[in-house]
Amino acid sequence: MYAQQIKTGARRLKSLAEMEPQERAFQEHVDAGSKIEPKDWMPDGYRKTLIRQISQHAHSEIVGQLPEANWISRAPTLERKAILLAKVQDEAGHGLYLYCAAETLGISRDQMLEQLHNGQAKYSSIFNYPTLTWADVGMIGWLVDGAAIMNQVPLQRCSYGPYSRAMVRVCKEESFHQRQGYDSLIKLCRHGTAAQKEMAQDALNRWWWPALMMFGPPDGESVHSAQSMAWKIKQNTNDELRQKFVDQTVPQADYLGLEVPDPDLRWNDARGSYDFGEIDWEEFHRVLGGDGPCNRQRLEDRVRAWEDGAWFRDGLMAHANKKADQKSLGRADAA
Ligand code: BYC
Repeated sequence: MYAQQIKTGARRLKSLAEMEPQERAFQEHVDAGSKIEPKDWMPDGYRKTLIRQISQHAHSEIVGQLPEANWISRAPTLERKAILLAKVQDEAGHGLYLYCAAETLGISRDQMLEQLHNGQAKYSSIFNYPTLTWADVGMIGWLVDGAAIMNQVPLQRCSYGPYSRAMVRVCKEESFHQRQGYDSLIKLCRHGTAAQKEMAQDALNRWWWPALMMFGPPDGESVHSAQSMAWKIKQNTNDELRQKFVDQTVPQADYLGLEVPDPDLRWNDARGSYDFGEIDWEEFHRVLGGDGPCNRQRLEDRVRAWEDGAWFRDGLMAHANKKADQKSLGRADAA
């Protein structure tokens, strides 16, 4: 409910009584669980928040192809290569639906890409870590796609229609991604050699904490959560989703016979969930600030891909312009 005040790092939200009539009508529409569509009136802040979140989400999907694509040519079997190729292509598709959803809010794809390439727009911190071994590909599927699903299932109920509809399809595909990652880890950990299991443990040691950081800063420091929840863009706080992820994932690690690299992790009977150790928020902020292990490489790769594609975009534009000229000439002849 809107009236519910969420304790976060954000400033106090306006009450319904303090709103102008148009904004109040908007808020009541959202509170009633109705969707907002592109041509509906919306507060500037709502539009800006969505552009920020959806474009960052789209960039994450596109940049997120890079660490896994690194292993396509070295996948251990033909079957694993085919699965990985399909997954990486799905991520490109997710990026494209999301850019389309953001475009309905009045920003162009070129503007969004410029913001990514000049470092103004963020993308998920997780993609600034390297994929050093084949087990890292399994970890991305299990942990990264697992965390993404945890975050994206509630986004299917987001108040903005185009974003919520894009999420329905994305979530279906993410389930396959999570499953293929876990399946490849089952092979390594339960049917593989001791060295393969050790490789998986090493990958878990490196990916566990960055995966927990995907959910964003702790609730007390989340600048946007309170307003985004009031607008029903977000349905849960960052800490709520992080806790759900830990509770779901630890038994899966047990089944693999892997040890979660957290000495403070233990089941809390009274709460009915796991207690876990302190996240290194300094590392999180360092990565967001551009100083993670792969930030520079990721951006360079994206900028190079954009520059290398210039001839193709020029060709498309020349073709589109020629078609438009022919159409208008046809109309002039007919007149
Ligand atoms: N990394 O106030 P807060 C995938 C930023 S890709 C970077 O809590 P909010 C996949 C945040 O943007 C799935 N930045 O923000 C693809 C804000 O900065 P600005 C990616 C982060 O928005 C390929 C500031 O910190 N999923 O599945 O309420 C292969 C304060 O945070 C991060 C999405 O994008 C982070 N981890 O909540 C495999 C989901 N966390 O903008 C898999 C959509 C926080 O003020 N996004 N920041 O400069 C969301 O749900 C929300 O934006 C977040 C953050 C939960 C991430």
